[in-house]
Amino acid sequence: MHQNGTTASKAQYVDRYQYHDHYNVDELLSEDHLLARSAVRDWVSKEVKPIIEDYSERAECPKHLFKGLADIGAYGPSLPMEYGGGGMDEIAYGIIMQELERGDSGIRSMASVQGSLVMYPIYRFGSEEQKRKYLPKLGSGEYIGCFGLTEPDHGSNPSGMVTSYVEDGDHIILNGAKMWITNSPVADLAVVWAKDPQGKIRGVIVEKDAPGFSAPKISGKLSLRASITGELVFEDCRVPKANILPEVAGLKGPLSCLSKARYGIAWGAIGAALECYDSALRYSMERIQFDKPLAQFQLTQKKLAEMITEITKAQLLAWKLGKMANEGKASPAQISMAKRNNVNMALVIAREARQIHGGMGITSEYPIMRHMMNLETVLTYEGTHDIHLLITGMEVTGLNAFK
Ligand code: TGC
Ligand code: FAD
Repeated sequence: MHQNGTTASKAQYVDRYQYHDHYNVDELLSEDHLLARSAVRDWVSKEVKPIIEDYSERAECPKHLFKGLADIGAYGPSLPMEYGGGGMDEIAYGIIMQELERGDSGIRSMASVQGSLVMYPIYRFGSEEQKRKYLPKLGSGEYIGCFGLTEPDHGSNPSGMVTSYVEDGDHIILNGAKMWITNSPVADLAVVWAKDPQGKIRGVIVEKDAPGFSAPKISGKLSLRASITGELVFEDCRVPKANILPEVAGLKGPLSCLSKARYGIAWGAIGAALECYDSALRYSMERIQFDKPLAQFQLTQKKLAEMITEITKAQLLAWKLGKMANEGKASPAQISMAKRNNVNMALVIAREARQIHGGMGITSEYPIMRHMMNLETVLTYEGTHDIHLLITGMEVTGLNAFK
């Protein structure tokens, strides 16, 4: 019995919509994709859903899930197995992110950061020695990593960063600060982007016990509350020169990692949207007003019909992006379009779903409000909604609105 006095009628649940696959998108997926989806979905139902409202309300990160995420292969699903990844394709990676974000955007963030923003740069730009030293431990969840690009005064414009280093024998001395860094207070290492003595942006692996390094927690977040966020502070921080990623210089280094993570978010947001839609559909079938289920009112049907239409469009956009990513042909601008569209779609659906739940929609009995609050962060990190619009604008006009 719900607080409002309505009784759930299981017969009214439309089980064939378990995956809300309105356009038979499943036909586009392989057996491996479907297997990965159901394995992660089961794990989320068992390990995340029962605890997430509580952790989110208390603004605590469920740290025990870092190991479980490794066990289900959520870290670097499309990276090679010999370097700690899952050896799967980009669509499998996307589907895993979708199922994680069905649980919570913060849980998906734990996996996105570890796989796409920590393992990927070490895999793509690291020396063989760095790969062997760090990747297996990151893939197995023994080490937790974080990614430091954003600074207090440089968010959307990372090229202006002031964090920099000078050389001192076989070490570098790093000074500066990074802001809004997912996982930083619990991380064993940080991939930090800083300017070298020539002013070029370089990637540096900073281990947590490096002298002059600290990672204080940021409190007071009303969004992504089950994800821990902090700063990275470097005060004459000494790091071995051997920790510089040798294979990249310039902003394209961190931006290519962002491409990988933004791709995952384009899929992840579909999971949050599906969860809100699912809850709204079920609630509207159960809740009686004016002697009818809410689902029988035209205005409720309009909301539900628009939701499933937008979800279906987002699924097709993500799938096509995945096909292009598998062929190495997904451009940064195409990824921007999908990240922007799908996250905004999920946020709009969360708001509509909240309305369908009436007053109950603001409680933690339903996942809606948590997803809605989380999605405000997802709309902003990895490039804001408007930055991605301007990236698309630059692609279609050839004119750069940033410079
Ligand atoms: P611009 O001159 O356009 O580009 C510099 C160089 O980078 C190349 N490039 C890319 N390469 C790979 N992937 C991409 N997505 C790329 N975008 C650009 C570009 O070709 C160029 O290469 P080259 O060889 O000519 O040097 O750079 P700009 O300074 O004008 O900036 C452009 C802009 C604004 C689009 C970019 O800086 C941007 O994307 N800003 C948004 C910042 C952002 O997304 N920050 C995210 C921080 S990390 C985060 O939020 C993690 S959340 C983690 C979680 O919890 O899930
Ligand atoms: P600003 O850049 O100050 O932007 C403020 C507003 O101005 C936005 O609406 C923006 O769209 C708009 N704006 C800016 N420039 C323009 C322009 N040229 N034209 C039009 N509008 C513009 N960063 C990391 O490096 N690593 C992480 O792990 C990480 N995790 C995060 C976790 C959380 C919970 C949050 C909230 C952020 C995280 N970030 C991380 C930082 C995130 O990427 C930045 O917040 C984001 O890039 C925006 O930067 P900003 O907050 O400084 O906003």
